[in-house]
Amino acid sequence: MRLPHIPQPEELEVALVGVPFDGGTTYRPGPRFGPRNVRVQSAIIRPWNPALHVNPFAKYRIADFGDLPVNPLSIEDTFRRIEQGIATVLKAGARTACVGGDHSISLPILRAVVKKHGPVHLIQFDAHNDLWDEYFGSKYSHGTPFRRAFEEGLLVDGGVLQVGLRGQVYGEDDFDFARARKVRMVTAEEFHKKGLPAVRRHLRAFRGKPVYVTLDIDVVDPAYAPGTGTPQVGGLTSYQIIELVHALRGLNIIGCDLVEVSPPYDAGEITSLLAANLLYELLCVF
Ligand SMILES: [Mn+2]
Repeated sequence: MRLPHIPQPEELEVALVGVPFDGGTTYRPGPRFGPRNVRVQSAIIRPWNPALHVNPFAKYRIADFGDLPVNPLSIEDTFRRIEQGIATVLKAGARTACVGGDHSISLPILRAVVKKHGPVHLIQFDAHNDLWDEYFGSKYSHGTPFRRAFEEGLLVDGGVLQVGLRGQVYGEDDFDFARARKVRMVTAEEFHKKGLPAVRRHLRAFRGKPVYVTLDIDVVDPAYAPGTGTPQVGGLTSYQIIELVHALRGLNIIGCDLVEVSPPYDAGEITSLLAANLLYELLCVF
């Protein structure tokens, strides 16, 4: 996008924020390099969106806020730094579009967002529900952020939609928590069979509500997005995820993040390129 680096949030309406932390990964590491590579690939993004008839850079003052200062040796300290960094931007009146980093970063971002807006509705594009209780005895990881978010009262019961879930889980009861919190789910299988109407049906309930959007690049099939930490086959195409982002138009989006881009596992930089495009498409529905 070749946007200027402006670390003064009061100058901005939307701040693009890098969060180069992957201390919450459980399998392949590498998303700490996500912001860097998405920035590089964003150089080819042009401003006008002919599909949505919008130029987000004319509509809002948008710039690259830079990366938050994470602590690669401590997830707790990193969470404090992320929450504080995001809170500073929100206090100045800007919305944030964050690029991770692994999915653990969504928890401290949500903590800051909820302090400003109150409990939020969440739309999560992801192969995994990230609602597990713990991994290796740890409550904080990229597999647990939304479990913690529910427990901390950051999310509205019945106000979470997950799209793209697929692959194997550990057991039959892995979806019990989601059911108890009335999480709306459109699996990849269902989306492949029924298409966009299966998602639109749920989106009605999000109209007029403060909605936070989190996009895990692993929602896309590894054929299109190989550079990610926990790849799952049977996912979406590049076009399907763009279509899904377009379907968010008209919602009251108060912020978003795009996570789990792992450049060391990428091929021909296609994952970072897709991520840069999806970040742009997200800005177009802000
Ligand atoms: Mn995830």
